[in-house]
Amino acid sequence: MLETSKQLFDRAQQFIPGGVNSPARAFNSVGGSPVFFEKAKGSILTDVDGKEYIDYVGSWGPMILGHAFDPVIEAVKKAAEKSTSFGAPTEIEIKMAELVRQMVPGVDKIRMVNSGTEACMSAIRVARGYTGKDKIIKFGGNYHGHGDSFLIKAGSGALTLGSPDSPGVTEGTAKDTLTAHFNDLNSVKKLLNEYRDEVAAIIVEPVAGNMGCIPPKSGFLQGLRELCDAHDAVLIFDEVMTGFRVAKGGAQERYGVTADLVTYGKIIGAGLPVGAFGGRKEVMDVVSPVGPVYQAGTLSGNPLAMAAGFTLLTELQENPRHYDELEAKAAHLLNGLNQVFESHHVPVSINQVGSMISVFFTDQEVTDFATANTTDKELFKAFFHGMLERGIYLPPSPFESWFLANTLTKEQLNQTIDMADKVMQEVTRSKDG
Ligand code: HOZ
Repeated sequence: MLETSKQLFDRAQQFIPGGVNSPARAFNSVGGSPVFFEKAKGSILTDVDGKEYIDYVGSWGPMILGHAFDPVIEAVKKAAEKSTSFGAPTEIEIKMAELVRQMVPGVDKIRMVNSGTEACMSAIRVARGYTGKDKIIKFGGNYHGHGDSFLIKAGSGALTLGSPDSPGVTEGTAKDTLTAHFNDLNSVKKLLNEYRDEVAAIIVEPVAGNMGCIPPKSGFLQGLRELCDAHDAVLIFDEVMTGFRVAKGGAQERYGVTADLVTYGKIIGAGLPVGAFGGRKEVMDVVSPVGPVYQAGTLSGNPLAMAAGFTLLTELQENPRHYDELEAKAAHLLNGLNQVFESHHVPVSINQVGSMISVFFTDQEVTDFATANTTDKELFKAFFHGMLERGIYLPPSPFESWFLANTLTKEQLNQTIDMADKVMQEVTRSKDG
């Protein structure tokens, strides 16, 4: 079974570290070998062996309207005919900036980059340049890409591979990254008092997605806003996962808190390699060539990526029904899964924010990394593989969010719930026997 995937993985391991170009897809935390894909349409993935899966990864977020969304494909084709890159300004970059400004609270200016990692690295440089201070506060289990400053108590692949504090990050860099506990304002206050006048920025995933989906507690984001104001620090929302997903205006709109800077990743390019950072004019005006903080890239604002992203965001802007439909679909899945686990007497805590959802096999409410880490990892492994075998593609780690697309049908959602039931029957039977 899955012979070709297996063969490709064996071949890949000879020439690519671990056989993958990003560790989060390596199946390290669930075991087995990753599935190699051939194509996808809507919410259906097809692997190289011709097997189909219902997709709950959505390329880690951007496929909010499904894979190979026709208008996006058309826009990319048209753009490609005119050139794949100019390394010089084009009008679509302005249209994109205007559109983001309309959709998102607090974004006066925006700079396109090529990934979420680059966006977050640039945002903290800007915050440091703006405030003249060096230290940043991040949260344990949050992940802001693989920039050196962020690989301290990091989430996502760094967490599942057991290297949240990566070798290769110098002591000098590490000493400027302070870590607080997600959803715990006191831990932030403590750091701000201890390092008075030294903190340039607080960076946070407003809804954590890289230790599984964890919503902010009521007042947490507002509290961060107030602390940043009181300590002249820049508040950065990493909306690589939540941007244009948990609401048209992302978490800022959903929770009514406006950050000074916001970062975006893949969704702003409809899955093409794009990121962006933007925010308050006063802060953004320190960016080169207006200000002294250098930041650059030949491929930034690439015409293919801009055409794809502009088309996707326009559809989301013009049809807010997508958000209502996604919310309803996620609620349907949540209820169905809760019933399944309850009927099998399996303790579970399912977190959902809009179309982001995570299943933690624990009887504790999951509000931070410590509680996320109480999930039964062996059970998740068995669940993941049982679902995969039955054609349901989930993120290959208990510490990742699932991302729903609005192409998911009621039948596909019900099929997912049915499969979960079958897997749990099998898992509990083998436990009992
Ligand atoms: N950061 C993404 C979700 N945790 C995964 C992307 C990756 O690292 O490959």
